[in-house]
Amino acid sequence: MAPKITLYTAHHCPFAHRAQIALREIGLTFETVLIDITVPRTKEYLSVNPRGLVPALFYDGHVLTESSLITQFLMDSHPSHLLKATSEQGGGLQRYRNGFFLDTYFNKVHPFFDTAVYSSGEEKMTATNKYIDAVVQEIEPLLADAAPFFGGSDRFTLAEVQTGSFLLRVLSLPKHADILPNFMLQSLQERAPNFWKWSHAVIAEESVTAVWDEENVVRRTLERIKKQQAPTQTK
Ligand SMILES: N[C@@H](CCC(=O)N[C@@H](CS)C(=O)NCC(=O)O)C(=O)O
Repeated sequence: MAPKITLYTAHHCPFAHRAQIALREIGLTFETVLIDITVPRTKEYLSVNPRGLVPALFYDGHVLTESSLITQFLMDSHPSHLLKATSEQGGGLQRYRNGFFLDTYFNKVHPFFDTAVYSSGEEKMTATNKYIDAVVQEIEPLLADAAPFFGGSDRFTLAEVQTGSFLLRVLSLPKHADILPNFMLQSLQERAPNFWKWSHAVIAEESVTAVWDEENVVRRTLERIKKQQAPTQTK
């Protein structure tokens, strides 16, 4: 019997968006409950996720939190094109390679992007250049056989599900000069052609674009930048 699934989410959150991409790629039916994370969480929501964060997934009576673990759980519970089972031929190695790619991207590369978005002046320039250099050095070689997806796959794998919502931001926010320097996109295109091709294929998929609202994310990002850069009030 199909599981009963409810996703507690905010569409502008890349972590919650990631869980939604997994559900759509696997082809599961789910209900959506939108949580307003700009205000204190309700008692009802805190009883679902005491940490108050989105996403949370209600799955046949079980509550799951933490987006990458939710994604992994869904893939393990519903075998699909996304990831081979460990018992399948080549499954262990495919899981290792996806894991290595994701560990590299989220620990050695993407943190520079977040720093670049939310810093200013010299620090913004330095972090932007560090992000581009890290993509070139760490990610570009891992995408040499992308076709167009990770590991020579013609369909999404775990790597695309976990990164898609973040790639949308990487390829959209530098179009706004008050968020990121616009040389960033040109540099990525020239210096990291594998990454450029792969990331554009990822953000073109329906599972990734379904709830993406660029205007809303840009507006919220600008608001957060303004808030962080405002001088703190002293009494
Ligand atoms: N590690 C968590 C991060 C989730 C997260 O940071 N969600 C943010 C929105 S993008 C949130 O719920 N923020 C609400 C708050 O901090 O009060 C995951 O992967 O699920």
